Amino acid sequence: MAGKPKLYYFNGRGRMESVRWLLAAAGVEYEEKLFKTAEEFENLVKGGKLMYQQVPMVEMDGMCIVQTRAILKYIAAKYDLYGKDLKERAFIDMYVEGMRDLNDMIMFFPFSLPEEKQKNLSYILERATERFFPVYEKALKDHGKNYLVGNQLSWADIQLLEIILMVEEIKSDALSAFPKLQEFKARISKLPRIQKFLQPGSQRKPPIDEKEFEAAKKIFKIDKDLFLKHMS
Ligand SMILES: N[C@@H](CCC(=O)N[C@@H](CS)C(=O)NCC(=O)O)C(=O)O
Repeated sequence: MAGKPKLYYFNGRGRMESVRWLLAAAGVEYEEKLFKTAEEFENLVKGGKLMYQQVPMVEMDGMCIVQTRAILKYIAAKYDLYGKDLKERAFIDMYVEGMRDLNDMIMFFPFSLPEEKQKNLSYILERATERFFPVYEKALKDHGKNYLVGNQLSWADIQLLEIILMVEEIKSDALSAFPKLQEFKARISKLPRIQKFLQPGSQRKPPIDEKEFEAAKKIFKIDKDLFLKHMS
């Protein structure tokens, strides 16, 4: 029998958190190698398992899978969370890519200059409530089902709950104008595997704090002005 998947990342949400959510929703137990220092990360790079010398990396089914989207697609397909046909997959892709755009803004927010923090926060909330949430609200309304795509749980539902909770951490009433999303949040949060993942003590990571942010910058040698390094 294959062992548990092993996730390689630092001790924060970053690009790995959606992978944690998806595995939890699929009911798959996993181990984590969370590096704390640049040296630990360098040793992993030297070990040659990282195709692009980058993480996230997930070791599963005899592969060292890198590139966040590739990891998520593999898990979604393997555990039947990726629609029943190509058309459903196209919709799941469109939804999760929008969510990824919003997620990236939140992930990069800590890099804001102090004088830009408030402006950037307002921008994230405006994008969430005026561009992205209306799409998912309408999809749930038009579709009339409990899920975003088809009539079963998919990767899109899992990632939607993840991003809703992230936006609510910024503004607790962010869903006030979205009744369908409120129902959706309540419904999906109650699924036993999700409920378990939302409990304290699970492998879900908290929002990044100053200490972990500084640690991540050191581990990945992120220089503030190197714009290209933030793009991938
Ligand atoms: N497109 C890649 C980007 C991966 C990436 O930028 N990873 C960062 C950590 S979040 C990293 O490993 N940085 C070190 C480096 O690029 O040298 C993905 O989505 O997985």
